[in-house]
Amino acid sequence: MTHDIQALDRAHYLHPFSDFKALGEEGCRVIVSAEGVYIIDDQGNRILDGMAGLWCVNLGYGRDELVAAATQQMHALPYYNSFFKTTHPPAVKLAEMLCRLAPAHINRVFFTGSGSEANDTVLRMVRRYWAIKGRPEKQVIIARENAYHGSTVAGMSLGGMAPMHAQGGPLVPGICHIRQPYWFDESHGQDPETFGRDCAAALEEQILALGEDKVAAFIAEPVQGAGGAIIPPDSYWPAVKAVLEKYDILLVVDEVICGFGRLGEWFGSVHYGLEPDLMPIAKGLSSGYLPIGGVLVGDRVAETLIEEGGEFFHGFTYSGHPTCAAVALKNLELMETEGVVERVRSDLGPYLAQRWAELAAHPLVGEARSLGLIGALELIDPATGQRFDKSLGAGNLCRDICFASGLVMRSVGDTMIISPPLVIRHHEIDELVTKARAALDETARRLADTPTSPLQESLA
Ligand code: PXG
Repeated sequence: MTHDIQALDRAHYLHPFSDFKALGEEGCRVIVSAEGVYIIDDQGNRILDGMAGLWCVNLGYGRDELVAAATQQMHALPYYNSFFKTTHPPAVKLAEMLCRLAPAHINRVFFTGSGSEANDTVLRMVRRYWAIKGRPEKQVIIARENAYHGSTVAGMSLGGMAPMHAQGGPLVPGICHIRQPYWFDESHGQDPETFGRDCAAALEEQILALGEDKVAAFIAEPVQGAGGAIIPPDSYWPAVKAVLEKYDILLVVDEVICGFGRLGEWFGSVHYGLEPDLMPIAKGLSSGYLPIGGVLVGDRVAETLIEEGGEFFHGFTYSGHPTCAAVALKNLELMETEGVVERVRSDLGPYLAQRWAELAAHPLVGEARSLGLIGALELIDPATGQRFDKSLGAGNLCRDICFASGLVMRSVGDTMIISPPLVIRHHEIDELVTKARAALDETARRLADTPTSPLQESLA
């Protein structure tokens, strides 16, 4: 069975973000089921999913209520569109609930099928907004290096991932990138608060360089996810907010990862006290059970589009898909009735922070940081206190060791990241930390055995 699936996979399936040839040679692991915070492979191994799938299975696996919501909706109305003056109850109820959970100035939603489509929608909406306002020259969107906003052409153009930009260009014009608030790698000895303010100052410098009359919006993740669970210094967001208040520029906060409880609030924007004009959402909206995304639209933009815009020529076959919407609605209802977000804020987040911080004492760890249920470990060579040589692939080695020992912990370069389901319990956090520590030990041992390893030289 495993062999058949692997062979067919190799023969026919082009995987996302993969080196097709290398993956074909190595073969894939086969995951067949899941429950709670565990995924289960075809050998029966239970693996603690420290990434909640891909930052999305917030309510954990095996929730019958979500299955029932999908089944019921599929019987009643599996699909219908909301083009041409039609609507259906699941999308309307979901829109209403999202607007109730969102900050008070947000009262409208545009639905999409994914986070990437949400950011495509953002790009079109932002430019449309300024055009309606009679300022079509306000087109440039300022984003950040090493940001992730999706994999469609607009999504990857907004994102700041250099390897993505290097493939499939030219990018969408009118997007520029400023430095990211990545203290561990880019502060060059500055204290975190000064560094955070300097990164915010880069936004103002960019606005002035372009001219305010050319700038449409600034887009950012509250905490960068795919970039490496980068939690900005406390000074960063207040300083960014102050810059934006000086200029007539829209704020887009990408909530695809931070939304729906990840940081201990319904939205990352609430944690940082931000009032975005637009919030792209996806992932945790349905706990990943079905694909759905959207853009939460603040009153300023919504009222302009509604009152002055005429028809907005934009939308997807699956915008507001009834079955996806029904599952998302049930997901949010369960999160609310079970107090999931509050538990992340007052119990699980602080507990993870305390246990995760213990890993900072490990010789391979240069920094252990977390916020809510997102966390990162920065791997360093204990001999030098600096990063390992990239060619050693320390992060990927650690990730593979984790997987083999029953934990999904991802690597982004030599940054190890976690983002577990929000229903994880204390003893499962304990298991996660224990397995992470064991994997760090094993990674150190293996690196010491690698002939070119600086670790080995330092031991010699
Ligand atoms: N915005 C953010 C902040 C994201 O993290 C997207 C938009 C795009 O969403 P869709 O649904 O189109 O994938 C994302 C997605 C990784 C990884 O390696 C992260 C994402 C997707 C794929 C891989 O961490 N985030």
